[in-house]
Amino acid sequence: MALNIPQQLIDQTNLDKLLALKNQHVLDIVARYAALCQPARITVITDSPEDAAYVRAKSLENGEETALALPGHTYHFDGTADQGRDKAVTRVLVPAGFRMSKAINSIEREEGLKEITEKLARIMAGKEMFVAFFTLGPANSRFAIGALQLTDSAYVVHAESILYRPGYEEFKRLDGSDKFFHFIHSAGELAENKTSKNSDNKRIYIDLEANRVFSVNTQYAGNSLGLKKLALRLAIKKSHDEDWLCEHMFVMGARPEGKNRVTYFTGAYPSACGKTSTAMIPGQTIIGDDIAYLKIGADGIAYAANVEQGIFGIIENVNLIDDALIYEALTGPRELIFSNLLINDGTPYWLGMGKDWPETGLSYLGSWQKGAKDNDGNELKPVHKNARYTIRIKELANADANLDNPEGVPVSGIIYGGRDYEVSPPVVESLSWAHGVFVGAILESVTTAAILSKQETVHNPMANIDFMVVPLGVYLTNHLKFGERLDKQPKIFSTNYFLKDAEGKFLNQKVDKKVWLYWMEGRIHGEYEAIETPIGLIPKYEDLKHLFRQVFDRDYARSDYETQFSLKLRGLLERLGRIEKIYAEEEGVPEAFFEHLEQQKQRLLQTQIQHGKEIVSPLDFI
Ligand code: SPV
Ligand code: MN
Repeated sequence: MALNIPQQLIDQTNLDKLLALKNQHVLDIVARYAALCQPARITVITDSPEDAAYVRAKSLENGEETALALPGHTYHFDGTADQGRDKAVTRVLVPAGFRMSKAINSIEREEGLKEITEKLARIMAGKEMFVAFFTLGPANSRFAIGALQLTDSAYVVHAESILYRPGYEEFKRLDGSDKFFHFIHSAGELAENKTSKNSDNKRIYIDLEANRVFSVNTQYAGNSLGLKKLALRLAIKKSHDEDWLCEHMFVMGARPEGKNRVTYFTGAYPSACGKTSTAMIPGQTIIGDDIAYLKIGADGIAYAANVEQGIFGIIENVNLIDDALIYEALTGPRELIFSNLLINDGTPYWLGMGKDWPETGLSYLGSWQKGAKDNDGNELKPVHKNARYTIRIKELANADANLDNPEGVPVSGIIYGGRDYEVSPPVVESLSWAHGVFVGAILESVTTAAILSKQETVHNPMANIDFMVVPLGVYLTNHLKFGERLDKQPKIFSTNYFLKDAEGKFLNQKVDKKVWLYWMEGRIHGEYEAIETPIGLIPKYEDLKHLFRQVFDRDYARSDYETQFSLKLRGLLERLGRIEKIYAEEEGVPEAFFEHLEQQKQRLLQTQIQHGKEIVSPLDFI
């Protein structure tokens, strides 16, 4: 076994760490990108605490992170054009003539490889290349996938060491095989404030054929950390080849008071639409807030594992009232990274934290002063809406005991949720697994600051469209087949936390999601009856009234129930029209999808005729 690189690039200690893996594929990858990117030296990061400390120190030393007043706290800035996932420059490399779904950017593989190779040439000149190993999913489990990260950013490795399980030992278990993912990242040339300078040359190219992703001239974690959204794409492809599900989902345990049981849910929501806050509902336990692998156990039950061990969460509105557990974790001494906050005198400030801001501070925009205006004369917000924190889940008081369970946890419920200000009721149960897949497949949501784009309502099937590297039809077929192979199918629900009244005021409080969760949990255990409507099963007023009283000691007015759960037929039909158009252009969409679409449309049209109105109260369906 040999590493073919110039001797001066790596010292004996680092070389020994690589050789100990006994994996020629790893050595070849390191050699290839050392030759292409031409770093000044190579450092290998194992699972040891010394190596973790080295990475943290490096990130501080090279200015990618800066220490804050509280022990373990650091902050990091991404560039002004690098504050969210960048769909426009993210492409899947495809063979000539291959057709991806319309929503996915792709580029012919040879052309893409040529372009990215040119961008990577000498990009690490004068810099240190880190070679780091992680595990997606619990280590040494049937979920585990090894991930090799090459990067010139100590911040990337540091953030990954918080968000992902260590993988050096996992790579030893690979026994020399090439069954792992690898990621080549460079932040590129850095500006004075240590943010990526050449954002015009930002590229994220996904190479399914070689199980690798390239990411250049970016630092924002959703674009740069191999294991987050880059690995998600590779794992979606792998899950399709191997018949399991790889989803943009949280995993959490619902624990209604006095019931003495835990019921595990997974849930998919587009970014900034309530995914983390659902996983963090007070009194419940969290396993993960972003990405889950679902596999079928020998008992015919679906099991889910969190791919990650940390949270890269949106910090806006994290405060003692809305998110006390996270707020407490973020304000105590522990290892964590804040990105793109306002910093004053070693203290971080963010939007909606429930604390007054200082007069001045440092932000991703530079130095900031209270009252500063942008070019349009509007008050300048120094903190981006997508500003985030990076923290380990085990640091949270509500971490579930099964966080690292190699078996995963049995899934009883799956939730799909979007941001819909007008139409979708707060909670609806699907009629069957196949109907639930249809419900996930028609998910729409208003876009948010987590993605660099304008605000609009977009189709986002299973909240996974940004990562769907297989055609949509293939993806849905896999979901249907997964359910058919189960002996016990989870119930599938949809939620919408964002209904507004005519004046634009939210119809629900943020905390109300706990009631919807308890209703879903009760349905799984056969405890509530439901009302059948054209779009699925909805709660009865009496059950919700009881739950609101029990959970919040609050009255839930019948009129509120009627407003929130009325079916807005025109809006529901218009949505089906939009969805039908999108799917008409997709190839290989399963017949079952179109059947459910047609049936749902007919049920809505029937209701329109029968009731002779556009808005039908839930009480009309009893
Ligand atoms: C999301 O946007 O879905 C996130 C954050 O979870 S990111 O890392 O940008 O993907
Ligand atoms: Mn996400």
